[in-house]
Amino acid sequence: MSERTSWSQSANELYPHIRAVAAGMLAHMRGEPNPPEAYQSMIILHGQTQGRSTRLISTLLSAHRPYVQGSMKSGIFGDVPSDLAPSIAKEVRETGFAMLPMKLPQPMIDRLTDFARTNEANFKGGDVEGRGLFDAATPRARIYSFPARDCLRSPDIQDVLGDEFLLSLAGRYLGVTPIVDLLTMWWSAVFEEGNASEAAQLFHFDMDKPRWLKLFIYLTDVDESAGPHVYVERSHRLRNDKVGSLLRRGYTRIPDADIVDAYGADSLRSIGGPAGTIFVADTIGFHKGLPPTGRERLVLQLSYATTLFGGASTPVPMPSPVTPTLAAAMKRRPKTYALFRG
Ligand SMILES: O=C(O)CCC(=O)C(=O)O
Repeated sequence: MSERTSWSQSANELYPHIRAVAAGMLAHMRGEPNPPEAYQSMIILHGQTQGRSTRLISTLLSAHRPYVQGSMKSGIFGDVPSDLAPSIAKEVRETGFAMLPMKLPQPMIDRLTDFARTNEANFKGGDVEGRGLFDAATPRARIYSFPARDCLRSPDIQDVLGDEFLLSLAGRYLGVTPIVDLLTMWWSAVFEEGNASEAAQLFHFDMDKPRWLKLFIYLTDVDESAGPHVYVERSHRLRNDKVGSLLRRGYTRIPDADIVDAYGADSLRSIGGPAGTIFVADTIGFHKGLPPTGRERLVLQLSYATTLFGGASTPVPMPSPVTPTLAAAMKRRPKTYALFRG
């Protein structure tokens, strides 16, 4: 087959997906729900174009909202140097992730772990599913998660959500005013049975939206026995034939050996640290959380996206009262908090 024939053949195969995505983007701009077929086509195009199409979708939907730095004098971390967010964003551009030099303050860690121990969470895995308190000694599933609606009951989480410095990391990295599209906290339990794939414990890339930055805050000490996050360095942008064939498998879990084959064993970065450790990652790159073997792990996570186009986003009711930090942030940047409705 000539090169020309194979090109036109793949263009013919991609055309229905391009059309579905374009129609979905128009629906999104009209304020309609994201059509599921547009989302599926976005994922297929991502694999076929090694990510170029998702970048383009993100740019088309968000370029009109450039990020403008807000005041960072009164956030969780006090007076943060103005060059910190740009330098962290640069590191993420290069490697796909970056550690923050500061930790979450200890009183916040204490209150959040207390919140997570004394409030019921959703657990799910294998054939068990339910809601209950997390007990590290007798977990019923690998993961106990607090959906956004539960997280928002914590004033500390509200303050994290409203923190301008954390937001500025995403703003600097994405280049546009970010929109929070995910807020969650979960326990990873020491748990023998079940399918690790359900718990994001096998390598995968995320693709709920076309572009985003995820913030991870460890609320317990994380060493090798606590199931550290593992990120495949540079996998957020490295393109070659082996990577192309991994991405064309679609939105699926990938065995370690195939990741090592495509990126090399020295690309795997295991991220540990004491409670309060904060890092950001572009999880379009391959990553996973190792299954804890010795002690449980509690993580708070936020995702800042360029647009809410993509997978379905369920609006989350905002409880009342809201902390002064979050109230001010919502007033300053209503679009950033569009998912959260009063
Ligand atoms: O548990 C982890 O560290 C992995 C989390 C993950 O896969 C994700 O946030 O997409």
